[in-house]
Amino acid sequence: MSKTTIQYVLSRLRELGVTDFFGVPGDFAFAINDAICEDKRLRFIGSCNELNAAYAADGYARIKGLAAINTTYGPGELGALSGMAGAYAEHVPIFHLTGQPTRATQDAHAVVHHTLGNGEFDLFYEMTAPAVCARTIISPENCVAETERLIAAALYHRRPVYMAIPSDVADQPIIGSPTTLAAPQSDPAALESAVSAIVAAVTKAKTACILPGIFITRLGLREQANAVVEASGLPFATMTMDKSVLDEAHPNYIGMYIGAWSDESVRAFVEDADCVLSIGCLQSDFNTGAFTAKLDRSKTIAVTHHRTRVGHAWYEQVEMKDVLAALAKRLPKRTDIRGPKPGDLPEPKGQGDAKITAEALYPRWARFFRRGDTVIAESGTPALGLTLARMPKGATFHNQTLWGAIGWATPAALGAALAAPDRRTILITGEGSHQMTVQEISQFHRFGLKPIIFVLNNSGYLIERLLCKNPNAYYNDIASWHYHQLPQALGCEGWYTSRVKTCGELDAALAKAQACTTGAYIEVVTDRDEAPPLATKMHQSTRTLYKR
Ligand SMILES: Cc1ncc(C[n+]2csc(CCOP(=O)(O)OP(=O)(O)O)c2C)c(N)n1
Repeated sequence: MSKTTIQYVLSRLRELGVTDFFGVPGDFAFAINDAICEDKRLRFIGSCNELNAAYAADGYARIKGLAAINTTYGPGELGALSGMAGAYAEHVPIFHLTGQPTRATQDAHAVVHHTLGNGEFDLFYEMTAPAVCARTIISPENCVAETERLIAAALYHRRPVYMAIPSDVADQPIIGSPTTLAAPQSDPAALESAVSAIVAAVTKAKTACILPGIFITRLGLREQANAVVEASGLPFATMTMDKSVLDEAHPNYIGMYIGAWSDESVRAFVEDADCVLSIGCLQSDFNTGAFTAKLDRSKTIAVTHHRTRVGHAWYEQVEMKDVLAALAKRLPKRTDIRGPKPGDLPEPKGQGDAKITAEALYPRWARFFRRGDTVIAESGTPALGLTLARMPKGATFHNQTLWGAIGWATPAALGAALAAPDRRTILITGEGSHQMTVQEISQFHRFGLKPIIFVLNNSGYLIERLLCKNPNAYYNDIASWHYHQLPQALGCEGWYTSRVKTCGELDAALAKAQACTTGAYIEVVTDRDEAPPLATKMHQSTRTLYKR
């Protein structure tokens, strides 16, 4: 018996390591929902809404390399669309499976629920186009070829793909035999030229460094990139989005390079180097300290996913994994090049009944992190306050730096925790962001996960107060919630919860959370203008940030 179309799709995703499907069921998607639940090796993770499903899948894919969501037609899939766009921007591959009305319904242009009532059925397929790198509508005849095309596209571009399955098609057998597409190969001559040019540039440089970027983790190439650091002995720094792609406890780590927002020693070392070997980095606003980074193109090498630039010369059809493997073998060991020692957040200020200031809070959070933690930091002041914290060995830091949708972090932390349940997951979010997607904390408890969640309550949208004309504009005020009571209301039985307003209370809560065997949820209350130094630098950089 050949597989049904949906069985084929699910089996291929399972082979690629996707065992969890985030989503909300619906009648046009029942055949997909049922097929997931019938396969005991797969799990349907019922999300509170489709946007949260997309964010959770995003967090999952950041750890596992690939994720999937399953929505119903129209309102379901469109709810996920903003999250898919974020995944597109940040190169996070998510397989979006959505159910459609039957082909007979579509052929009849029937007026059915979940449509605009105009008999048109391909509108949502069209709306999805810019947020995915490939999309398709499945039939029994095209299922095998289209599934393979979408998988290949998702892996080639590391971006989301969209597959609509009419509900009558889902249970029909595939027509045609399964074949997989070969992964792209480097052109041997181009690879040789690129690698020789890099080796020559590093060899003749008096000073050089590496900027390892986010693509290293997106491609699962941490070990290979680490081997390049080890072989070359070169110091490395990371930009904002790339934080912790390589271990910050590594002896060659020199700190964060964020243009003029960097520590001066790191900025000078990177910008004065004769050769900067960047591996999968993006020159975006927040990566470059509001475009203040000064990297001379003629001295910079950019190893990207499928091509490499050395100075002004591009080498096409050169896969990053092949470049890294060759560099680990061929780069000279430059023990003569020494970078600055990485900084860390200063000693925490304040104790006892003192209010929780930024100087009290962020260094305490940094000291709370342990080896191997997964830290999900939300856009806004929380991520900025932690960017310069040095992560312990094996700990990773995740932030949606480019797309920057607030609300991402809470479900993304759920996805990350499901993807790596043996690691400690720490969510740090502002309360404004948390309000957007907060229901998803209920899923941690539902799936037996024990996160540590910190909600920074500074009475509104602080980062916006720092960026807009009038910091007191009332559009940055928000409804005041009793955050620490939410876990109870959302069914997180037995969690440790607390609301802290003083340094002494914060210390006690941190100690409790450190020792906790249940989920922990701590609301940290500060004055509304308690901004960490990087947020203040951003405030001072609006001219270059907005190119005014
Ligand atoms: C989906 C979305 N809507 C609006 C914004 C604009 N925005 C950026 S930061 C921010 C406020 C974040 O506030 P909060 O989470 O409380 O963190 P804080 O900076 O106050 O610590 C807003 C509304 C956004 N980035 N994403």
